Amino acid sequence: TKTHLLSEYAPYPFEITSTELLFDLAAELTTVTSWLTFERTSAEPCPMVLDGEHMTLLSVSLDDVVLRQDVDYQVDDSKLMLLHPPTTGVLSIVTTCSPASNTSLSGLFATGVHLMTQCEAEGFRRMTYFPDRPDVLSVYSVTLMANKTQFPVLLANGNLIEQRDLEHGGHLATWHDPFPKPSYLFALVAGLLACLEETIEQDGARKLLQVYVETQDLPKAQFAMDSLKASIVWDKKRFNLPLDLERFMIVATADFNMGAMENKGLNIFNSKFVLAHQDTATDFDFENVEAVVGHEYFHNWTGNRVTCRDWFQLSLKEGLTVYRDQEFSSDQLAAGLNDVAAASARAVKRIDDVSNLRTAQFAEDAGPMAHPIRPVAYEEINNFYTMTVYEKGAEVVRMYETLLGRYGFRKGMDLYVQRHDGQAVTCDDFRAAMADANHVDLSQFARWYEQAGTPTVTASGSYDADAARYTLTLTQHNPAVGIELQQEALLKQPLHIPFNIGLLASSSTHTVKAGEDLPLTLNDTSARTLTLSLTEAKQSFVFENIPCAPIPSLNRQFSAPVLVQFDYSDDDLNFLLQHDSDAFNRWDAAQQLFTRCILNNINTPAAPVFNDTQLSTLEHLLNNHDLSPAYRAQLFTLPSIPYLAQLIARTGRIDPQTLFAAHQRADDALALSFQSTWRTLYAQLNNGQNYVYNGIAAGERALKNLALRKLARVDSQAISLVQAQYDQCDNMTDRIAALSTMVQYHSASASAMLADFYQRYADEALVIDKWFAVQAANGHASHEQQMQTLSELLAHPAFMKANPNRLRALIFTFCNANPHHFHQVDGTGYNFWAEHVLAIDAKNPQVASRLARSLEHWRDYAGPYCSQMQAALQKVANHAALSQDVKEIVGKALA
Ligand code: BAL
Ligand code: ZN
Repeated sequence: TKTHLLSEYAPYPFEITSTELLFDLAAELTTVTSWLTFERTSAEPCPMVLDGEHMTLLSVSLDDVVLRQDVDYQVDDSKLMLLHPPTTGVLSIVTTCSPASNTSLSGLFATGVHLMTQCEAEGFRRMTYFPDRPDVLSVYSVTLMANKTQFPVLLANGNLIEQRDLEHGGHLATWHDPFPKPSYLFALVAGLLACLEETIEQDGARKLLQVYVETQDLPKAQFAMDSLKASIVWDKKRFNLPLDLERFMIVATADFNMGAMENKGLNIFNSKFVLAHQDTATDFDFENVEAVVGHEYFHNWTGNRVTCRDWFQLSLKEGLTVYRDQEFSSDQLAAGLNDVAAASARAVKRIDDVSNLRTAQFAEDAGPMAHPIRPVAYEEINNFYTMTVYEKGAEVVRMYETLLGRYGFRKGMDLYVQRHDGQAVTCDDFRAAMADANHVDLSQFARWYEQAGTPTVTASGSYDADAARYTLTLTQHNPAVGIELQQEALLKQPLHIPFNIGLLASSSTHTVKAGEDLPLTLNDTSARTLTLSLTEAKQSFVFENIPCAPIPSLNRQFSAPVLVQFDYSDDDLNFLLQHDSDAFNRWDAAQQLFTRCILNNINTPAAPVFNDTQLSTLEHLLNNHDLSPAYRAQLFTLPSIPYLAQLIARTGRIDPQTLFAAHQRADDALALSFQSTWRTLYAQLNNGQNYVYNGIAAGERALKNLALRKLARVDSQAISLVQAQYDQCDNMTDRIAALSTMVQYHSASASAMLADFYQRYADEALVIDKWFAVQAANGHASHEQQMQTLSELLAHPAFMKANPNRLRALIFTFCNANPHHFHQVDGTGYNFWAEHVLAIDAKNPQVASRLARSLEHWRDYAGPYCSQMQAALQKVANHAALSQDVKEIVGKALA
């Protein structure tokens, strides 16, 4: 295995000024002819090395002269080397590949009756020999030829130049993309697809927008179109970034390794993130469609017009674009609301994003795959499309905004685009643009790109009543993680952390009431929330004119991706939960309280999980109609088991079964203690209103369905509510909630409902995924029963093992979202995992290596689990024909 190192970067010694491609397309065998016009840019003559794999080479010629193998060029299974290229010339290469037998879904592959491509990161090299690296930009002209009946739609990047019929039932289309681009942004589609189209006007120019789906899915395409239009408007308004093409296309496919892909002008999407209709998609699906359509569209500038120099810089485009899609979704949720409601809607979005980050990214940062947002080494780049690069990357971008302000951030973005349009650049270039546009020094901020791991900020306060002075001392701790643990000399440096704080009055004084924010002044700035710049290992901040001992509210809005430690008493947490004006921290106070109670209860299972004070505060909150239903649903969602497991692992070993049981008891306590409130809420919210998708309506459904689950958990009579909701609802959100509630809490009555559901939606692949997932996630059946269900589902005719969405629905859901049955002392769950990692790896290494990550935290588990997991990992590692993808993951896990 070769390890790629950031330190080994060298520019490519040639420029490819234009790339012409001719595809003669057929599922079994496709022929690709390329004409690459090149110019040497290095001072000295050198060979030209082109990447290529999994294809057949037919011929190589230079300026129309056929070249000879081993005399003029050499070829092996990963590259073609032109031995003595002239300074300039046109290199032409003919290759063939087989889309129908490409099960990896990287390169050109068949999906249903269509052919499509996925090139990022290194799929282009599976179609033709090329310098397949992001810093080689070229202008592409692409001609597609195919049978017209089989593939009436022929699409590639850019603008359609020519389309005509050929003899023998064929046809041809030529596309030209005027913007130079790296090969990873190339795309083609040959299909039998229907199209929803609209035109818009921007800056006086007409633009054609198209969404291509299968004919039966046309009624589900409008929301994606609306999301695209909203994205275009938003990017112009917020960042003054226009749509630069005459035409913008989105194409849906059922078979896709990732969510979607930002190919220039021709985005290809997993159908899960395009199709949305109330009958088949949940509120969560709608939200995701909007976010992913936005994300891919925003890449047009942050990724495509300004791209990455090398794959170590992946977060340059991904972190920034995730930040942009988060802001877009937040603005969409807040649109049209008054200030108070808008702030609450934004907090709901922020809580979703942060709890995702804390659960999955913090875990990644504490495990064997820990890496900085700009990694320095990788074996397989596909393994670095991670929560760290994406989600922590987005937090790092957000910190610039916190430090520089909304306007300062915008100035930095403007300068970044102005300086680097048409270039392939690095994360340092982005940071320099932010610094230069604002005339500030951001050199220490570079460490966020260089250091892995989640920092801990420990806070302590002291109040001097006589001087009316409060001193807050912050200490940052950046422990070694992952591979760093093996580097003894490694000394991590303090980060530049923007740390938002507020101080709540603990008692009423003549100026403030108890629970209100005290006015704070620091360095001539006065506000109720201040951003402290923590740049040293330990720093104290002094606040004057503080009339009473305050309770600090720390890292408000989650201004930095850190763990915060402060010695709050139970009463302090309760106080913050009642009063914190920062909606994020108020929610976080509930999370801390739940965490504390669940972890205590592991050791004292017979004791009540919550005390009376806590229950009374919680009940008030549940009934507080000033808080939006969406927010109340989040407040009453317990921290997830994987998140709690991660916290346990910081100081000890995880016993997954005792953790699961304590979590269940906490859920039971919430259900039982507020049973009548849940019943009232359910009755109020189950009001027969027609479905409409927006943040408020979705929040009402979220709280309603939480109430239904709580009732079903503790009250056998609630089964009739579940059945009635299932029968009467007019949307998938409510129907799948009813089904999953029935499966979890009334499994004896679930089989009729499961059968009905299957029958209703047998033709809807994305809904059948939900049917598989609901059963795979069931933590309430007996273990034997659950393993039996799993075997039946694996043998079910609808289980298609070449379809990544279906694999994720069944196998990934079981391994990642069913901790009770996955973590069994006898190792059955882990053996199931090993068997499927290997089976999937033989066909689709990218998907297999995602699954391979499910056991990476094995060392954090208690005795029997830990050794069973190790044995399963070892079994995979010992397999002879392991892909590079899986090998890297299990290798790092076992190291
Ligand atoms: N670039 C890969 C898919 C995405 O992040 O948009
Ligand atoms: Zn992206």
